[in-house]
Amino acid sequence: MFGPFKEYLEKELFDRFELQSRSIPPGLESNISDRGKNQATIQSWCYQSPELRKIRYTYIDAGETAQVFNSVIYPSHHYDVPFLGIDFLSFGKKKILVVLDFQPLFRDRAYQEKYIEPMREIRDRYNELAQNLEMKFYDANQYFSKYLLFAKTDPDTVVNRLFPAYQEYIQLYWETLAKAKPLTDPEDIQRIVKAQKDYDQYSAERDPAHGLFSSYFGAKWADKFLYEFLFEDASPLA
Ligand code: BLA
Repeated sequence: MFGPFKEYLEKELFDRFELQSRSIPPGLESNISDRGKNQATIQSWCYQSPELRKIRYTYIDAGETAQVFNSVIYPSHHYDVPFLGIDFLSFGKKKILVVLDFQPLFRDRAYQEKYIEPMREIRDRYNELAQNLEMKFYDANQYFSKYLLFAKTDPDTVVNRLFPAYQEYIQLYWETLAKAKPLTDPEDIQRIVKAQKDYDQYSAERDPAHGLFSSYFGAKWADKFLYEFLFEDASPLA
């Protein structure tokens, strides 16, 4: 279902950046759950480049029952650029949830103006993917922008609308990154380090996928996956 989205991101990354593999803790790169005929596999990839300190994406393939493509791109600590966040989920053909955003590190006016306003024009052309759904796990005002795509949708819309929207958001993200001025003041950089770490902590504590991971691969594996790979700068004891 989301294979072409993963391939597009991969090709873009390899064409544009000098990628180096970034290690994934042993046992977390992939896993297979065999519960009779409902086999589920999870696989993750992780890279870094001079401008992107962590690029991770994960694909869950449980056949008809679940297909998930999830990714976060973390810019290097000397850029205050938002994270690129992707979370596309399909549980059978009837329940498809898609979320795509430039996830802001800060919420002041100047930051919004610089990094979020440019998304508006794209978002306005994909109205049907911006449904203002209520969030149950996350606070929409915390690490989400006002121009996120967030929709319950169907397979046709995924192909015909989400795919072009996704390409446009990703192109805008590369442009944003290319324009960004590297920070040099250690205090500014420390502020980014803290903001990115806070995001990991917040996300690890709230991730609605914990139940999904636990049901396929067990609670122990799920905790490890969250705290040692997805959100490795979060502390399980905080
Ligand atoms: C919701 N994301 C969800 C849900 C799951 C995941 C299972 C709940 C779906 C439901 O309502 O039934 C899945 N989250 C994952 C997976 C991973 C993960 C598989 O971290 C990791 C491999 N979530 C993100 C990112 C964004 C995001 C990067 O991980 C930003 C674009 C958004 N996911 C997001 C939002 C919701 C969601 C906004 C709805 C949550 C809510 O209602 O509060």
